[in-house]
Amino acid sequence: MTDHPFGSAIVARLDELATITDVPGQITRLYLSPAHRRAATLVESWMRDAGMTTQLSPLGDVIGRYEGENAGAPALIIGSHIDSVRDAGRFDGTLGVATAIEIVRRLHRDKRRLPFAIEVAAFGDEEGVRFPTSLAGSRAMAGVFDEKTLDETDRDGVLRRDALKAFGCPQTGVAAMKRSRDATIGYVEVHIEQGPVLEAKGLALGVVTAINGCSRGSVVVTGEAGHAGTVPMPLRRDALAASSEMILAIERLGSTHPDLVATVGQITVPGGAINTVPGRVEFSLDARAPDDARRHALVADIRAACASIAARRNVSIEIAMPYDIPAAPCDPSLSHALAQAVARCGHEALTLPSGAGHDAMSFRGALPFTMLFVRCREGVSHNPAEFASVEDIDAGARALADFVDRFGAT
Ligand code: HGY
Ligand code: MN
Ligand code: MN
Repeated sequence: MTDHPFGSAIVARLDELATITDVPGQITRLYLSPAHRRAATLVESWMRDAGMTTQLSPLGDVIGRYEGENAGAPALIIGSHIDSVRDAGRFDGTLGVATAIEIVRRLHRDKRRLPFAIEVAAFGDEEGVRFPTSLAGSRAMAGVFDEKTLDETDRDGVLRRDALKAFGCPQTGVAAMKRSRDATIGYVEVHIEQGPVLEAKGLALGVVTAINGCSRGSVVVTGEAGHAGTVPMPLRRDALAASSEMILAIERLGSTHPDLVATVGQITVPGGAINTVPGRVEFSLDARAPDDARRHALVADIRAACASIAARRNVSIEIAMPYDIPAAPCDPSLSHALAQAVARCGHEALTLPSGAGHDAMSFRGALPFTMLFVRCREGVSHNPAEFASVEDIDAGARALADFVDRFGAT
């Protein structure tokens, strides 16, 4: 018998999920990919074994439901995501889904029913690596899904709507995904912290106060391709040299306040060659802040700096920022109940903001939500070195189980 029965069961599931990837030798499970399809099938089987009815949403999410004492009772949604970034860790998103399933599995094993239902959501589109926007499933459950995003294309030109069809999703029903306020108690998400704060404080668990807002988009810089051997340096309109100066300006602007972050995570030189002056460059932009006005000011400053560099270097620039997710404060009463559960499980409940985005932020203004953070080693995430201990995972699951039990008692 292990000392950490919740944690051991959860880690076993995470290990199994970690073997499901689109790229052998690493964890890469992009939204609506073959690996996502296999992971969704596996998670659905776990949900059924845990006594849930399941459905695949029109947007590629697996939703399980464990009924309460009375059929149709309001539901507490507990969820996270099973898609990943490229070359990811094994805990980001999957920890929250596996923890939720373990809590319901134990209720089912003990033949217990609560005064409310529990819905477990395994969202598929949290990372936003494949399409320009993300959070499709959670935004649909919050009633704020933008149908226009069905016509977004990935970098291979595949339409989201076609990828959904190929995945086997129902072709209708997005609007019916919306959870009404009277049929839903709220949303809770367990997630690794993806930051260094809990570890620095020597704590296993934290309760999230708010999730930073995020602006994401793409920058296209167009100069003039030329022969690397013949075009004199002063005559060049080098799109990559200009982009490099812009990227350093973005880094400088993102560093003007400890709360701000600005990141260029991807850059491509379409048709680039060793002996060609780059004529066109595309790079990504991700800017975040706890306060939306400051985030929008940061994006405005980045736009102005890039435009000024473009003018001086005689290149053109297009910046498109289709993704704008507001900062999302957690519900104080849900968070307080979660902090009490953490304390009853013998842990100090540090409260902290989330710099990372999560499905929970979709519920801003629609449903009460809160998050439980689990310590992760050195705060490393979006990296195969991502790690959370079985002890901390066990602590998180016990706190969630206590939270659910107490909710049932109120
Ligand atoms: O980008 C984020 O904050 C999240 O990991 N998708
Ligand atoms: Mn995540
Ligand atoms: Mn992530």
